[in-house]
Amino acid sequence: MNEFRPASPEKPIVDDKPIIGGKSVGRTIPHDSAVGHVTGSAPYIDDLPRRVDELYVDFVGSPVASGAVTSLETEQASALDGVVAVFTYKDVGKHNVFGPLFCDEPFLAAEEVLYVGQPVVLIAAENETVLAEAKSLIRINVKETAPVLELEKAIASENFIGPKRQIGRGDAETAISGATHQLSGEFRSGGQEQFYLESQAAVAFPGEQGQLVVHSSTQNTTEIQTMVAEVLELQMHQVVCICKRMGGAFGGKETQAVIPALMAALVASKTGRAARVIYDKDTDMSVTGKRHPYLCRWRVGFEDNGQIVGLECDFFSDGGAAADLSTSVMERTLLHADNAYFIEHARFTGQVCRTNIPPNTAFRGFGGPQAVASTENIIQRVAEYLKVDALDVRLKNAYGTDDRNVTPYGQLLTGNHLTEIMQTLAQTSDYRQRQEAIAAQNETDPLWLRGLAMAPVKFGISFTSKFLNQANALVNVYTDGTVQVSTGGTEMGQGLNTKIRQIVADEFGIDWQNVILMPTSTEKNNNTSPTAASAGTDLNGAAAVNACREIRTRLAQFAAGLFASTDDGLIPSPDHICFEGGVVYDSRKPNETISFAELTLKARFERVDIGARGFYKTPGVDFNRETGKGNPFLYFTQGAAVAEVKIDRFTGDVSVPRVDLLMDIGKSINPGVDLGQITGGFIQGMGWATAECLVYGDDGRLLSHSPTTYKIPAITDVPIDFRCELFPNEDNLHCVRRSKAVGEPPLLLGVAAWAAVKHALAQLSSQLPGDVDPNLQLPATGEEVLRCLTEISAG
Ligand code: MTE
Ligand code: LUZ
Ligand code: MOS
Repeated sequence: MNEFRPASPEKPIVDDKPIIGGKSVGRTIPHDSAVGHVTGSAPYIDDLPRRVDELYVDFVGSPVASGAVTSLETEQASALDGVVAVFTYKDVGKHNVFGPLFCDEPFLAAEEVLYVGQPVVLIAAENETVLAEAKSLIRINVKETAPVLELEKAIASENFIGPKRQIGRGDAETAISGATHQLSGEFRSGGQEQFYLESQAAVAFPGEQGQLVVHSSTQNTTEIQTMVAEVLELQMHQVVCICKRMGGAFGGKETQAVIPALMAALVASKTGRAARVIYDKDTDMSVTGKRHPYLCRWRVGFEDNGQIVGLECDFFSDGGAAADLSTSVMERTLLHADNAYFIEHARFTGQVCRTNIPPNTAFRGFGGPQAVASTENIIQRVAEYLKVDALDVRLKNAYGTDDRNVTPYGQLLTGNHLTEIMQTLAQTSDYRQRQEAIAAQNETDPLWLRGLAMAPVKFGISFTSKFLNQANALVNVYTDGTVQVSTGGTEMGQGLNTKIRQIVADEFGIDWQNVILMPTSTEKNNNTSPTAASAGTDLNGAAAVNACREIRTRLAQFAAGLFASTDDGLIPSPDHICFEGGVVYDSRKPNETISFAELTLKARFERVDIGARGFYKTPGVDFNRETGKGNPFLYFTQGAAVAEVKIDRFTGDVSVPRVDLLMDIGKSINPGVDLGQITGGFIQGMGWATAECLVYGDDGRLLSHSPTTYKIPAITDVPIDFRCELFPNEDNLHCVRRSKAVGEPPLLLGVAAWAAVKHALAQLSSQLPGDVDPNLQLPATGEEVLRCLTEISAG
């Protein structure tokens, strides 16, 4: 039997020995909801059957971005036939304010309103028609104040959330001043809507003893349980939160599922009736948080050979009206500003700004993409300035394996394949030849301007808050040899359930069809972390393995007696019991087998416990926020992408005809699922970097609040030539079956498409005398590119 001992960075273990009978892991088995997704039979929150007493719930939000509430007119709505209840903050009690890190976000706005659409009045009605009428009768009277909508305004008035953070090493200022060349600038990246297909949604059922069951489309069942208990003044054991699946989340449901869940829970608890809250798409887009827009003020010092000797970046993010996860997001930004590069003298600072838009939140990459984009902008600038290929600047500065391998926060990079990945990809993508071809083509082509760039990524895996790096799993084996697994991990389409299914099947040497992942519920798995930071499989998979190993140890003990009881003089030995191909046997006489099902039935009759709860905590992670030093990450997922863009010289329109991508995701548990994550993540990142644009009115109202005004990549935007490869790597001993986290990292590779646009523009500006930089911002929308083209042609 090989024991599952959690890995530690100092002493890696896990899968030194092959798992006996392991047959599912490493194979592309179908996503456990594949059929459900395409046939529409996979239920989401709004597919839960309606209970006869169920109430429809909706809210009326603030009409303005900032102001003092002078009065609420709710009487007419309340009087309407079919309206069951109208609630305001006065009905909530003293715990109307909540938050994941800081308790600073009102559930229902009280005296002041902080953003357009902020929930103020809650209505519960018998049907949707009455609900709509009631909504139109509510008046929220506000004495408006001037909103803060620009980062500069927040910075000038020191309207900040949390303290200024800093991570660094050496003396950046002196190093930069002493370098042969200096460049500096301001770089902006825009926000991004998560655009999950299932909007925020919750249904709450009241129960006895003040209990509530809340079905929520959430990445974090424990957060829902905790917040519902706090705000409704219940005890945690009175609240159960269940999530079967989400129709996408992308970070948008890590904390922001709380408000709709509170709405349903408040109504259910006050009225004693079931209550359902389903945001429509426009409401969801208007009132929920998104990726943080960033401003980065940077200064770099470098040598003739492209070597960067010092880098200073001051990051400012738009946190919106409340803290949410913003300080944590900024922390990840500071930990990713180095990206793939060893920077000897670095000083990165971060400050979250408070503005009057909905509180911004987690979005795939969690502050990492903003850091990587600003660093890759600097790399492109250095290359433009020196008139060398940007890949050479990248290779020059890439982290080393034997030296130049410590991050500014002091973590030693182990298993670094960045240079290898970049060089391999440069070859397989014909990077050099295509650079030449593009340069030649750009000289003569009157219509199209082309660009080509590579962007590497090194994404730290682990929550930067140490306590979140834990998970528990419940494994129930039944007497027909089938298994139900429950973890705190939630399924949002990423394939977590499918991967755990494969891992558990292999632990018992049974078919994956004999394992089913059950709905996530706080009733089965308590005190869970959000399914986030790409660590879902790392954490919950390992916890499930630990549970399986416990059951297997008991079963092996029991089976040893069964096999040795036959009259052949063998000493019973659990160490010789194998679980493989659906049967169990003693390796000393492999012809005598018993089916796994038969063994479980026998075990029950002999009163052997065939269920267990497993626990896992990530070893070795430790990061000191005060000093900005330590090991925040267990390991890094790495990769690189080469993107080619084609720009219409007259409209600025950008398309991406070819992408080559190479990622190190360790030994893939399910290559099909992982390739889906990589291609989908890349396209989502490309959307952020080149197309998606949030537009707000002067009054702080989101104008791009529907699919018709907000452009996410469509199938026609996917590169016609899209080559995606996995870098063979079996050295990650830290994770289940030598796998690596895959969820977020590929999104950051979308920056390659942006860098390619930057490169294309530089092809034009390099024709001009001097160092002309139109300073392309992100996203590189047609409009932004046209601005740059115009600026370049103006000389
Ligand atoms: N893939 C799909 N299909 N839908 C999603 O919502 N979320 C992403 C990523 N991939 C997401 C997705 C984000 S933000 C994270 S953190 C990871 O999945 C979370 O799941 P994991 O930790 O199990 O990879
Ligand atoms: N959430 C969080 C995250 O709370 N901490 C993190 O480090 C993190 N990283 C990525 C995504 N979500
Ligand atoms: Mo993902 S942003 O960690 O939910």
